[in-house]
Amino acid sequence: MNPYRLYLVTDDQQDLQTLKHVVKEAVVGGVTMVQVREKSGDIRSFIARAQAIKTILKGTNVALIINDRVDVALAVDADGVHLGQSDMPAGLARQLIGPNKLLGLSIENEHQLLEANALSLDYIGLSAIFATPTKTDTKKEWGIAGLTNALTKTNFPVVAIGGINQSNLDDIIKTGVDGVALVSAICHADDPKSAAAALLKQIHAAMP
Ligand code: TZP
Ligand code: MG
Repeated sequence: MNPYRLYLVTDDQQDLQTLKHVVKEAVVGGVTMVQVREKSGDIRSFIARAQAIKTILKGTNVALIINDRVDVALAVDADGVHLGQSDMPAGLARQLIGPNKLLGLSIENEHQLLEANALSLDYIGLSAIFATPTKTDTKKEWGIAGLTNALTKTNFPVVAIGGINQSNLDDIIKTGVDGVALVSAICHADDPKSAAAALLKQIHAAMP
């Protein structure tokens, strides 16, 4: 089954204990992929947090993806890496990680979307669908209409990210998108397990 349906992206503001709790619970709740996202620039902390999450995901079917950093992905032997437009070029990343790891790329506009079709990617992240306090440097938001249009112009599975929660999830899923990536709707929930389970149920109910 499509592994992108409910894609958890971790909150780098949460301490290690909270991070581990959130990921453990979210996996029980049914998230299908986990990306460790760190923005502090402290590579040792990034590696330690990624290793902790790798231990939690061991023995599950949930893939571990590392945000931005190919070196960290290789160091912890993650299942893949997710790059932004200012990270290492995707072609070089593919050479370094090899054909069997997952490679995702954030796409912020239509030009990048068309360019991406020539790359060796596994999926794209359409960023950002809606404005979100979790990431404030996003430029133009895609919105539902932009997402719908983007889906006609790419060959890759598409994961929608940015400002997604239970109140707009049905509209997102009905576009035919392959999955949704979320930070706050799961990481900031009082009960991340129930939140993930409820989101997954809602996704399955709304899938076209
Ligand atoms: N990339 C685009 S928006 C975003 C990222 C990492 C943050 C999404 O966070 P939230 O809390 O799900 O809106
Ligand atoms: Mg990035």
